[in-house]
Amino acid sequence: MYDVVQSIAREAGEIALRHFGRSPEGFVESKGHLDLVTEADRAVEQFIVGELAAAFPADGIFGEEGSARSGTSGRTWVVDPIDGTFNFVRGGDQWAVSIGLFANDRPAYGVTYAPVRNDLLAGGGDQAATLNGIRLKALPPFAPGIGLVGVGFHPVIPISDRLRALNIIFSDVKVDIRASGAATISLFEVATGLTDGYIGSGISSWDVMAMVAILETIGVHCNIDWKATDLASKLQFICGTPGFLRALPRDLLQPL
Ligand code: LIP
Repeated sequence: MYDVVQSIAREAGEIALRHFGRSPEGFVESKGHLDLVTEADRAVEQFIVGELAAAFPADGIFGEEGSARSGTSGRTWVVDPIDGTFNFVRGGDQWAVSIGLFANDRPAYGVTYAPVRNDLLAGGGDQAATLNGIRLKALPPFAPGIGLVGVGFHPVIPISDRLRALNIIFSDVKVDIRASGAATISLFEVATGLTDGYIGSGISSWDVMAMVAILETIGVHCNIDWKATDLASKLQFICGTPGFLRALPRDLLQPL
């Protein structure tokens, strides 16, 4: 199963790359304020869904661009064909294919592939997290003097809520921020030790299912209550290394 999903993610990334750099006219549509979908998102999702359905016919599939198949196994593949569509449209490298397995009410396995960087992260459950086949290094302890947290706010999140979260980060936690515009990439930065954590508001299950499974194998905890979460709902959460989470004020662990 693991090799199959990794090769599906790589091939999906190659399909996305064939569309990368296209002119936005006739290629990009708006799903809402600052929320984009492209022909590439739909083509890549169609490919991934076809491959997963052929490889794992008993499993369900839930994708950002509308795919919804119920399975009989109790397992569901949660798919974001291009996480970071905005960056993809603008020509940046911060976007990735994300394929996560949700089983027993938990993120159980994940593969994310950032094609421009040619970086593939995989892991979850009893599978150790690897970057391009090499096991991830142990994460550094939290050092407040060089503390960094990623942030991601969906455009539907009220500005007052975003400012409140930023105020807590700057005034109480006293660390700096990074915003990649793609939850997968921000969580990738946590996994590789470039940041200590991530605060997401208005983020969807397909943006994070794969990375949360990977992060759990290296001791990074995310405060998402998956048992109480509808896969279609917008999530508010914090992920972080144990030292970073310990440094947070208690009220930040409440919904933002
Ligand atoms: C994106 C997320 C990002 C968030 C964007 C959007 P998409 O997902 O990864 O963190 O800030 O609003 O939801 O739409 O590129 O798959």
